[in-house]
Amino acid sequence: MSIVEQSRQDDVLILTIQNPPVNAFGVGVPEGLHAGLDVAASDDSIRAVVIIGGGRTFVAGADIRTFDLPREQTPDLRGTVDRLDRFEKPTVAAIHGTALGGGLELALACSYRVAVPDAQLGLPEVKLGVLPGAGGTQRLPRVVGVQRALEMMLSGTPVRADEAAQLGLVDQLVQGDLLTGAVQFAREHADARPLPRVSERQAEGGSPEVFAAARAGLQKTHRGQLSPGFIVDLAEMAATQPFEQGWDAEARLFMQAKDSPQSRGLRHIFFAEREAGKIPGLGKDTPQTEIRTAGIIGAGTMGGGIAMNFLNVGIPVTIVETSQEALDRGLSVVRRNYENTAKKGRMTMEDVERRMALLTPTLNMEDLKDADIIIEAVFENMDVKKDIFTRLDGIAKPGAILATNTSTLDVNEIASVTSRPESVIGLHFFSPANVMRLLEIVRADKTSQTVLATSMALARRIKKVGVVVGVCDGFVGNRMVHRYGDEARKLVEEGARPQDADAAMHALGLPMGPFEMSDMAGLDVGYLIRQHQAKVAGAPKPDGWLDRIVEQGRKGQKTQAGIYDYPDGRKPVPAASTDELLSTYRQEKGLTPREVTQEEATKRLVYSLVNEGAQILDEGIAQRASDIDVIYVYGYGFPAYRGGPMQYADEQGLQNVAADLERYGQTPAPLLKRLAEEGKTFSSYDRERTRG
Ligand code: T1G
Repeated sequence: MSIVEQSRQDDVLILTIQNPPVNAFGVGVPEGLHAGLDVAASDDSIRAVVIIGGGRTFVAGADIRTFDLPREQTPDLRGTVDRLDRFEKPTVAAIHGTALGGGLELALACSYRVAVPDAQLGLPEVKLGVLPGAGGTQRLPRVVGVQRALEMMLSGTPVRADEAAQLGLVDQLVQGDLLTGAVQFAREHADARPLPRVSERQAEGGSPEVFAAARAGLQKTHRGQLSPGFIVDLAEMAATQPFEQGWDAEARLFMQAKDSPQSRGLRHIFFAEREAGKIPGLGKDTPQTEIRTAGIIGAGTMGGGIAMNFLNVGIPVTIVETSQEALDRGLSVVRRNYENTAKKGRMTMEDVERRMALLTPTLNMEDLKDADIIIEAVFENMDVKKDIFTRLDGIAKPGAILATNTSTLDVNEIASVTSRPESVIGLHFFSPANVMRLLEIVRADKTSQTVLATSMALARRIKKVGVVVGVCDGFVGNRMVHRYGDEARKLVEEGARPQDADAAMHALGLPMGPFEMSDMAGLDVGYLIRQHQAKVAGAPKPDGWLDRIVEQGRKGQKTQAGIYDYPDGRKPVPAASTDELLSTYRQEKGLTPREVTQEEATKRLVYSLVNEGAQILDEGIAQRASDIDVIYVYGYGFPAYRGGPMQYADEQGLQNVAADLERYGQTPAPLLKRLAEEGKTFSSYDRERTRG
């Protein structure tokens, strides 16, 4: 079967692109389209051409997997677009599903565009660190105006076809059968001359102020990124230069963006997120439990946030607390969160009420007896969790999934108090649970395939990025962040100021550094863990500089004072008291402070993550290095355009990473050392393991 099928309805030639699953503009598609256009050009009985996608969608873009192929092997999207633009007979793009990136660019080069109302049209290339490279930066502004085009290209967010019709991006909405409507539209416009050509139109709405504002906005929305600036430059060319000039410049800037580490990082994360959903031994035929209702134990910050994920997709939730006051508080927080969203116009008050109506509060755990899944989200204490799971074992119906939201505790130990360990799993949500997309799915030793498969499907359904991890202290993300925090504290012991470590992470693109994160989480959490661990180990009471800050009553943002001061309650400001405490501490400990450069701080902080990640990978706690990247990008704010810590290490070269680890006193993990010696990368390691 050809990738582009030809068929006819009398005087209209239909070209159907058959390249599942998303009709990416891959190898064979341009050849098929050119073959069809050759037929249309040479046959006078053909008066118009319809291009449509087979299966569930129009063209979802260029085939991202071909980006790193040699140029001569890359499907020639620009050549196809250019020919369509010049074609002498009317061409109609018939759109359903998605027309994204190169798909929309293909449609923009056609004479006309028709679509079903719920189709999505957009130019998301910026999310891959590139830019519309087949005329989108020049044609979209000529159709919807400069400002709307900039919004669409810089956000990468698609618009529904019914809105696109109002923008002039779609010429007609088709309510019934798309192909029928498209053929009819084509026949009605078969004699239209001159043919409408977007490239001949003017891009309205540009001005020096508009472009200056767009560039200024990038500092906030796309700090440190390359392609967004190119997009603004090209939109400005669309508004001020002849089409050909912008068209040529676009090709040059596309190649420059595509070959950047930022595009490699974003494309790595695009595929890594999808790979993370693939679990060896789990297939589409793995039985799953149907999730119609959920139960949540604990209506605190986490329990309430978790509940919102279910309410948002229409799954009723029964939420349990130990006191009416705690229940009332929990529900009022959920309601307030929704009302704040409604105030921002992202939800109606009817939506709020519809969601709240699905939330049933109770003081009686027995009310969870019919729930398909029960998630415990209470105090991080093993005894408390064991007690709850013991009770749940006697209440939950057979086959119910029993999940714990623990962030570090041993899920095997929790499962061991039940008669059904195969039904127990960890679902580690990240705070705020209704916002953060990451969900660490902690597979315990006895967790069944059905429970695992159901949890993975549920993650997708509640719009989370699910990553399966094994059981160990801190699983993947928190275990890495503990090492990162240790290294950050060492940097300060050696002479850096806390704000120096944080500044290094800001420069790398993280929204906050290790000490801002600690202040936000609460310094007392780590303090109590260190005191407890020392007591259990019979070691002396910890007396680190951070312990001393907590003992001054400075517990972080929640007390308006921690490592930093918070004069306005939110924004951290370096604290003189911390400088004084550090000076006294160093004198008492006989520490002579030295200068720590930003380069050293960056390497030591990021490589502490990488080194622990390599160890986690070697122990099989994470399935892939790319899973670790997904966890750190979606759960800890590591910039997606860096691809995650493991991808970042690949870009630096593992030999250099291993050498720098040793240079700064960290021992490279055996796996990292081996890959470095073999001249390999974490990506090659993943590929070898996937090939089995
Ligand atoms: N190229 C290659 N593979 C793709 C792909 C693409 N464009 N889009 C999806 N896939 C794969 C994906 O990896 C997965 O594979 C399967 O298809 C199903 O995807 C010149 C240069 C269309 C909204 O950025 O946003 O055009 O895991 O799980 O949830 O200007 O896919 O099954 O092996 O995501 O239903 C611009 C990217 C490209 C769109 C469907 N286009 N794709 O979501 O399915 S750059 C995009 C998506 C470009 C030109 C430039 C989504 C989707 P596997 P999925 P989904």
